[in-house]
Formats: sequence, C-alpha cells, structure tokens
Amino acid sequence: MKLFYSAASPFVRKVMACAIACEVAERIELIPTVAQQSPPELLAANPLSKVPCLVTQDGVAMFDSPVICEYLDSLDGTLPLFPSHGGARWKALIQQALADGIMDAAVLRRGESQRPAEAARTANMDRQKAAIDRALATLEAEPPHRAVDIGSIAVGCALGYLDHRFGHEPWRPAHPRLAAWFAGFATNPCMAQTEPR
Ligand SMILES: N[C@@H](CCC(=O)N[C@@H](CS)C(=O)NCC(=O)O)C(=O)O
Repeated sequence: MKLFYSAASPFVRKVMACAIACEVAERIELIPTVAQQSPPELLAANPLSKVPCLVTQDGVAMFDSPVICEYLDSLDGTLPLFPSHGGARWKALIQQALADGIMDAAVLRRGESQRPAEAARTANMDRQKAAIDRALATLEAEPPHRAVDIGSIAVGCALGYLDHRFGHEPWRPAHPRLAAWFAGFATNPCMAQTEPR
C-alpha cells in the first residue's frame, strides 16, 4: 500500500496511528507529498488534492481519513477500531467527527494565520476558534474512554495538533478532565510513535 503523506497533517497522523494500532504500518510505503502544490500523482489518486490518500495493494485510491482508517481496520481483526454496532459505535464515530472538526478548523486557522490580516478573514478565524472551543467543551463533558478506538485516536490527534501548532493558546486549564485523559492516552504506542515534531 502507498500513502500520500505529509508529516505536518493531523489527518495523516490519525491514519498512521490506526495503522500502528492495527499492526499494518509496515505494509505502508510513505510518499511525501505537498498537497497544496497539487502534484499529478496525488491528483490522479484523489481529485480533492488532499492528504492522506491511500492506494491499496489492488490499486484502489481511498480518501478521506475516516474511510482509510476503516479500511485499515478491516485488514486485520486483532483490534477493532470501529465498534461494530450499538452505542459504542455511535460514540466512537461522533468523537471522530468532533475531532475531525477540530482538526479542520485548526488547519484552516493555521493556514490563514500565515497570511496578512483582513476583516472578513479575521471574522472567519474567530468563528473557527469558537467551533474548536465548543468541541473541546463537549469533549470535556464526556472525555473518550481509555480504549483505543477510532474516536479516542482521532481526539488524541486533534489535541496533539492543538499542542503542536497552538501551544500559545493552552487548552488544558479550562479542560482538566480532557487533559487528564490525554496524558494517559498519549502514552499508547500508536500515539507516542506518531507524535508531531
Ligand atoms: N477530511 C479530510 C481532510 C484532509 C485535509 O484537510 N488535508 C490537508 C492537510 S492537513 C490537505 O491535504 N490540504 C491540502 C489542500 O487543501 O490543498 C480527511 O479526513 O482526510
């Protein structure tokens, strides 16, 4: 399998953390990719020109990260990352959606922060920050459980991205339960081995 990859992307981290948890990481060849430059190899696989994008052994191109993670989970039955049914399934998928939303908003803020300020853009950035704050409050009310699944991995990657890119906006003081959960969860091999540098 090949993975169009950027070390800076929290969505790529989520995919690699799932690959490690499912014990299939060694089957993945990483293709360093600058998605913003729309390289033809990436466009041929993903018309949206985004990473992560996985090309399977059979040549099927897969995106985006929720689809790739579920595919990796289907390869090996050792550790189901996507609970098959019931409340556990919906909880994990909702946590993944919350975490992906935080990452979408934070990646956008990060990109925009590197451009000159302008009123409309500043208002949109404030809106993205408010979405992140509300999502953090939701997670604080009910932090993920200790198990490694798609919900907890995604939340871990979202919090790790906030630490990496927005260390000047500490989230821990207002979210002590989430901070305590993250401190423990970050020691899992799939998180420790993919920590952003
Ligand atoms: N919903 C997508 C989001 C992926 C995404 O936003 N990737 C960013 C990097 S973090 C990207 O490739 N951006 C390139 C662009 O927008 O041109 C997923 O879950 O995989």
